[in-house]
Amino acid sequence: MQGRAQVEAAIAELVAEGAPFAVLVLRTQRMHEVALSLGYAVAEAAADALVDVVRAALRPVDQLFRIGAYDVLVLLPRVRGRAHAELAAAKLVRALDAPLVVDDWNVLPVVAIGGATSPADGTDADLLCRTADRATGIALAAGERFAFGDADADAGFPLASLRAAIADNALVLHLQEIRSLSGAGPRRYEALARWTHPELGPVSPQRFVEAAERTGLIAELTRWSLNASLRHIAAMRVADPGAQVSVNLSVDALQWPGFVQQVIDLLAFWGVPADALLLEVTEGALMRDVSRCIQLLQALRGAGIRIAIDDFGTGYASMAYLRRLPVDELKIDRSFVMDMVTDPRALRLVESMIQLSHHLGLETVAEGVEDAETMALLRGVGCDFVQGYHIGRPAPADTLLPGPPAH
Ligand code: G
Ligand code: MN
Repeated sequence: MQGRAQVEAAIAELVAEGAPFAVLVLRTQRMHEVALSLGYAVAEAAADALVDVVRAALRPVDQLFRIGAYDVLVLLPRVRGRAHAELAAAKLVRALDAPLVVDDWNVLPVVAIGGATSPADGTDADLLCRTADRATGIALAAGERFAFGDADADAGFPLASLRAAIADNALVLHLQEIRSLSGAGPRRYEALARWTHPELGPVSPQRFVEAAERTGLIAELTRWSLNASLRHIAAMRVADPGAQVSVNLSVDALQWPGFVQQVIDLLAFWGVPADALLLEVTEGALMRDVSRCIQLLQALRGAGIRIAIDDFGTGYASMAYLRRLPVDELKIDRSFVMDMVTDPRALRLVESMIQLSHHLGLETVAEGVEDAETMALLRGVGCDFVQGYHIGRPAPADTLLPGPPAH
């Protein structure tokens, strides 16, 4: 295995030559499974065979580095731009399309290739490698064999400012009402963090949450959200003792050591009972590490905190998982809700999700309710709660003065 220093030196040399070049990262999937089923020796031999295949498909000027047990980094000098680099990647994909024969075993490598080109994606070795490395993830997520990164997507993100904003309490908590269609029950809100960068202006929550998830800042961001939400709901409960808040919980934050206890401690600190807090976890994220998440969610529920599956219907949750997941509420993704009026199939799907949910003893929230017609349809199919611009937009928590109880 070769070290980072060697890769960086080789890249620095190419940069010094002044000619464009490409960096490819090849990540091989399922080799660990091969090792577990056929033995470490077979997996190692397969990895060696894979390197031979890659080497054979490269030009003599290209350089190959083994950067992990099953990962390979390739430098392609004198590659003119992305289109040219894509041709090279496609050639590697074709070369790797045949099984590797090791000790009479056929091992089919599943390889995702991520690429970056210089100078388009920069000239810094570390940045180029990260851009290519991240692109392998993009390729995997998109079900593609290769993808090229976009250094700008990350390089332009003001991470240091985000870290400072979290530490300095410079984010703003917004609350959006979640209204009961039966008219009964306590007042409920979903907490949403908003961030305005001093120079860049408002940064979309999707963008800064993704950046936080990539960099490990998500645990602090989630802690900030929880703290701000509980502080606000504690104040609201003085006038409206039943008020409840839902907080979005990243699965990465959930898995942070000690997280469950931190939530319990925060509830105690703000004097908010556990049943006033609901944590929303997106279905897609849950599916990545189901067993571990089930344990942690059970611990939260054991403490009396309720759990919702967010964006339900978009993350491939199977019925088996639905059976095992310790949850209290399904939030039907807005992509279904927004089409209910125009698409009868969307309406039927929402109706079926509500029935499924009720059969499992869960409550349903429809997200993205933008007009009265949709709300009427949701009432007709027995939805429990609605949320969306028609009911109320997210508003700064400070503007929501504690009022009298809703009902
Ligand atoms: O993934 P989650 O459901 O937590 O996303 C909440 C986001 O949805 C917030 O950023 C909020 O601003 C947005 N949102 C809330 N209500 C509506 C709505 O009615 N329509 C649309 N398009 N977005 C909404
Ligand atoms: Mn949510």
